[in-house]
Amino acid sequence: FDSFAAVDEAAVTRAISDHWGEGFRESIESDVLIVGGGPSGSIAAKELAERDLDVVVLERENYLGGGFWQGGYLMNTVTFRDPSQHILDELDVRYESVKDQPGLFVANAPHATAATAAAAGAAGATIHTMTEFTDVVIRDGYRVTGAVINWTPVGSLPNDPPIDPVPITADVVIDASGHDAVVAAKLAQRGALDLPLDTAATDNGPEVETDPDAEAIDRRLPGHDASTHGSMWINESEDAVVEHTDTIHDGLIVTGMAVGTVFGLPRMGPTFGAMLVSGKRAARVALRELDV
Ligand code: 48F
Repeated sequence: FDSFAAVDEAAVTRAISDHWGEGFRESIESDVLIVGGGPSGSIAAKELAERDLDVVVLERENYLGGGFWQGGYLMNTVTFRDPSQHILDELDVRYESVKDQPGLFVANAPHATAATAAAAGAAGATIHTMTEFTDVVIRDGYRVTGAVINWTPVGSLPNDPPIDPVPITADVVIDASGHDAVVAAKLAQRGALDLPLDTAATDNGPEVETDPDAEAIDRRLPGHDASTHGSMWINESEDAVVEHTDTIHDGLIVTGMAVGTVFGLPRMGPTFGAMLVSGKRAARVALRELDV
């Protein structure tokens, strides 16, 4: 090493501004808009960007990963059940088998999270952090055709200045926003969707019984939960999340924990295989919707 290339300050700012502006302009009309950059959204983004689609990820935090950084109870080991370890193989994430527990695997959460996020970027997805989904764009009275977005900090500025958000559009929107299921929730708020959706009304999975008393208690619980979730049931929940990953409204696909919220499935607990498999399935559904 001798020294770094000499550049002037203005060139640095111009480079940032031009590069960012170009990425933003390309995001105004995309093939697939993914709301949320947790494990399910990142995997869906990777799968779709690998097929040369224009994929945009909106993430309200300054980093991707969502709830993937911790395995539960502040322990940064995450668990996976067979066959989801094959996705870890694809991502080059190291994992170990759990002794006397065939089909259960553990991996380091920061490594798995960083690898998943990196895969989305490496595949060519355009990632916007500090960007919050605030509303849906609905056209022809029904179809979801995009999102209304704003800088995340705008929502917490003192004196609540009236700063308008801006709309961006896409052929397909994927709600990968985790427990809040913000896109589906907004549709429900606008009267276009009844939540939770009736699991019996779908033909792509078993009907999941939730105890109404347990749900009433869950509704009062603070923290990492949604009012429509049933009580925690890892085995049932992981399979059901994957089975219910699908189009839930014209133009809108749901993946990851948002599926649990939308369908009132049992709580997931600290397992992550279903997030990765659901993300892959959401990508396949999007390809079907886009007819590619
Ligand atoms: O919560 P998150 O990781 O969702 P996921 O991909 O995976 C769930 C697991 O992490 C875990 C679990 C399974 O064991 O229970 O929770 O389904 O990632 C969701 C991402 O969406 C972002 C949020 O910051 C997070 O990174 N997000 C949520 N609301 C918005 C949003 C919003 N309004 N605008 C933009 N991003």
